[in-house]
Amino acid sequence: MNFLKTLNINAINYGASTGTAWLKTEDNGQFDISTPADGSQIASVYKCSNDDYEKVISTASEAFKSWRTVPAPLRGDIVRQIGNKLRDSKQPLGELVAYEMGKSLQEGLGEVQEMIDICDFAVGLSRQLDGSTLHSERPLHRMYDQYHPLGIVGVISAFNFPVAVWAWNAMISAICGNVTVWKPSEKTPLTAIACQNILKDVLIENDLPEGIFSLVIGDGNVLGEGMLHDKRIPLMSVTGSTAVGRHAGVSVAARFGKSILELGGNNATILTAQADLKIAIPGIVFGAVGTAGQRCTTTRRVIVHESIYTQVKDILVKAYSGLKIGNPLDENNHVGPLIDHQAVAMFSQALEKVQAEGGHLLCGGDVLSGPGFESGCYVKPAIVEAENSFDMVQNETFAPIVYLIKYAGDVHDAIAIQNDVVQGLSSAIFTDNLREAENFLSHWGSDCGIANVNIGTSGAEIGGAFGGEKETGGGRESGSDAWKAYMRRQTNTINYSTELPLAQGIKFDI
Ligand code: UN1
Repeated sequence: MNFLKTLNINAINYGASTGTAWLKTEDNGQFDISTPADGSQIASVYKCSNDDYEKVISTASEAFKSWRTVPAPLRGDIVRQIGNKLRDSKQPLGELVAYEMGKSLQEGLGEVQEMIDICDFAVGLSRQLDGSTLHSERPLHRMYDQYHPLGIVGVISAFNFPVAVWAWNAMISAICGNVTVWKPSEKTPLTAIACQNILKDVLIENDLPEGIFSLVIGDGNVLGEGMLHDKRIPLMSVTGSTAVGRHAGVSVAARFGKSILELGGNNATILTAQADLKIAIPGIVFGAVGTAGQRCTTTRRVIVHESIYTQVKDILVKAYSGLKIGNPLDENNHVGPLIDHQAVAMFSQALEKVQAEGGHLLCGGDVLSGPGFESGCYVKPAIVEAENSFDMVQNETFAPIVYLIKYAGDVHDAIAIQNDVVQGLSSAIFTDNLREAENFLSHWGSDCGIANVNIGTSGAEIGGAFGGEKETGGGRESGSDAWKAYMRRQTNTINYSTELPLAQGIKFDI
């Protein structure tokens, strides 16, 4: 495990950092982190104490005062250097992501690539934080809007993308002039510690103050909960289940904070009669089993036209029989383990429940045991024939279960099924028919934040805004103009005349 050494992960690590300095609390309990790859313990992490948290927040507040005065392109230059350090660390960090979280090495490396890409994006953006110039109704007046930084941005990230989602938030936030306090999932703190160690050199080399990028590791219901209610954090970006996000959204709103919520998905792929199966099938299989079905964007439903239904079903079952399941660090494997035993139990229960509702298990569903599967976290991805109305189909199970749903009629019937869930993150259609594709993308089409044609539901590029509608939470992160959520808008009107005309033609002579 050379990557642990390269990334400065010790047998036991501190759980709070203001940038270069670790706060050395050892008496607040600890997390012992084991890998779902083979069940062995990787390392431990001391939990951040209340005092540590206070120190982190006060240091971050101080850092904000100076960081916001650094010109945005120079902030971009710091992010450029972080991107370069990530390039240098891509292999070991990708390996640690795969080892700690369980996704395949290719996907672990892909996740680090997302971090590098968002750094590049943020560097360019640091010269483009633009507002509009507006026309005043008053003579010799100028109006424009501009964007100012917010202050501390709190990031609560999930285990499934343990580092990329932080980078989407932290790098965009940084060029906007904010400072970030990151609470990673307690299931994957080691990758977060590794990122902090990577950042550290850039902070030192540039003589930057403590507090620009901070890390706190602790229990969600204590530390995370505290952040949600902390008025010193004007923006909370939270990734997690809809249940977690509902609570987070209400808590942050109650103190008039802003939040970006990236919550559950129930992503569907539509195959119309004119789908090109040569590209559709790999798109579905990667979408459904990639990251062992633990992406927010995982394909959970496949809505297939009745004319090709049996053919698609047979090809999919055959494709699943070729999946290689095993150690995520072995590049030959397609599917690694689930994150923990609780996730395995949820997978098994969901399959039981959907079959009780009338679903028909076509393949997979086993929990694997024996050599190579000692951790008890490996499962065989499942395909189930089901109805969209089934309770289990309506709910997101964070595991590799894909529901096959048959539709009759035209593309509008398929879209109606696709939209008939409470979540609204990602969606896809495979068709060679322009009318079907355009209807799917139209305002009466997919109601999701992401709608793709002839590619699957997962694997979004960082250049686009990432997020979804309905119970997915409505937030947008990453590319496009998602940066605006990390800033406050100010509208400015400047009078360069010698009169004081009032707007709306109001006369007020004194
Ligand atoms: C997530 O699952 O939380 O689009 C993020 C994708 C990845 C990001 C997923 N780029 O699948």
